[in-house]
Amino acid sequence: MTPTIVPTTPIEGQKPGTSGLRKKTRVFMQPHYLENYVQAIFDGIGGVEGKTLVVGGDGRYFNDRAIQVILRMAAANGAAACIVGEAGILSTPAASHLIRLRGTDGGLILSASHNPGGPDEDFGLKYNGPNGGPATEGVTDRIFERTKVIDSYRIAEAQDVDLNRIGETSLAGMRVEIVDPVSDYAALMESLFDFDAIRALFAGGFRMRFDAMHAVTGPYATEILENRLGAAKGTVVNGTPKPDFGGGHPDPNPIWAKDLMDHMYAADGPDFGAASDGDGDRNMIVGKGCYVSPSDSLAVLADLAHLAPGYKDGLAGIARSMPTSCAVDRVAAAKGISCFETPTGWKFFGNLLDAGQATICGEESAGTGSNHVREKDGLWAVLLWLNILAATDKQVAALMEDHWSRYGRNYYSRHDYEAVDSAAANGLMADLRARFATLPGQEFGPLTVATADEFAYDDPVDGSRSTGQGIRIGFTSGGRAVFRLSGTGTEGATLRVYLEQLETDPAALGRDAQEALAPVIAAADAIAGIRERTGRDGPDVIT
Ligand code: VG1
Ligand code: CO
Repeated sequence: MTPTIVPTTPIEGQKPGTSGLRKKTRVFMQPHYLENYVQAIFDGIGGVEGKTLVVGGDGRYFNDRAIQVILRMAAANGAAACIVGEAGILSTPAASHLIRLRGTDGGLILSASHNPGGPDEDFGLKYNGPNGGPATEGVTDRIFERTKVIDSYRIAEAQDVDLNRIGETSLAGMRVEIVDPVSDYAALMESLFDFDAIRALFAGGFRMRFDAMHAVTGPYATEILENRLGAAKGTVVNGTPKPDFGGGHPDPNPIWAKDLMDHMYAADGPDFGAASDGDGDRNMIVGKGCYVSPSDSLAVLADLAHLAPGYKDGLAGIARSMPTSCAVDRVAAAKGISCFETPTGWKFFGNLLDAGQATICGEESAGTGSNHVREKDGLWAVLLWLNILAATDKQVAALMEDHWSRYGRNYYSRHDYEAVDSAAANGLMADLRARFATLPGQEFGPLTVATADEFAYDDPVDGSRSTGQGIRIGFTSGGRAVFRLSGTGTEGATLRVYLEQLETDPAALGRDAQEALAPVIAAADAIAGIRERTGRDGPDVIT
């Protein structure tokens, strides 16, 4: 078969962000848009001739159409095979696992994660390498460079592959294997956790609610929680993936998962609640009347992971993204293991995991994971929590109290200002940058600035340096405020302000986080002029 070579011209703005390229779906559906980017990925990784790729996504609108294009292009570029999730479905962690399990040359994951889906919402595409992890900055830079000079792409003329039929077929000379998206992943989970103990927990009347938010984790959670672990039927709600996620934001936080919060705070609510995002890599944990912040969840999981069979020998090290609270640092210090601080985005954990320097990693944005794959993993975190609850026979609220009384509490919150005018957001950051020398010593209410700088990361494994990774203001009280612009948004700029204050006074561990952080919140606004510059009265989302 001779592939069709289609002439094209570079399309502006195809720059991968924190996690691949994310754009409005209609932008992705423009002529040549997807094709240019896919060819740039293939070229950026040195071609796909003779290679095998995993392909799958979160099932959002355009997922299936985009997969057919990717398959025809992979065939035309000489790929040996593509392994595709049935119906085009693969959660991000399941795709990462499949890449590793089958020893492939990487994969293409179609998702805009927690962003809404649909013709007027968002779509995304990213490349993960042979280690199963998101492409490193070096690779995404090469892909972006290709998008700027591309003059043609290759695509085979062929009929659609039936994505709903498990088994092997061929497309223009390339082998296509359609696989069950759940079974390999479920087996991996079974190898890490004490399923008998969790089964006994459910058999003893423990009640759970898992909100799949009409997104990709539905089939995974139903198979693992209800079928394999014996949780009551109906434990998983909103469990059928829909192309528009039921019109909601599949973002597991107290705002977008309000229905789950309401159940967990009701008098007769379940013992344990959890939710995941569009592509299944994020998690939200909430006990009966007790929401667990993602940074605290990371600290508890790191502290007690040894209770699960997969981590019984302890952890080699821990890694967290810079804006994530320092709660986990205190756990690492107590255990005498390393704690790495990386830029935002899972791609920065890959080298540490590959080198065996970190076992568990996490981000404040509800991402937690371990060396079992090279992505954050929502259901993994939920299962580790269940394993810990089963092993300790405690409720979530009691575990949190234990944790804080032992380590102190890092009060923490993130304030997001969404779809802000880009020039205003960039101006805010530039002005902060210009004041690094003069801020230290200045007082804001009860707080005095101790340090002001911009985070840069030197990867300890490959020596690469990543600059411009967030502005940090440290206070003499030990508190801090961090300012970043999002790299996943599709409209204007999103300003993220991360706020933290450590509390070790045993009498002050049960406060409301916003109240405990009030001085840091006020100082952050005074320092950066957030209200004035964004024209907003307050954040759009508080987590
Ligand atoms: C956000 C989060 C970051 C996460 C990224 C991808 O990035 O802050 O922690 O790794 O999303 O997660 P940003 O640049 O918008 O702050 V996912 O679940 O959207 O793939
Ligand atoms: Co996600």
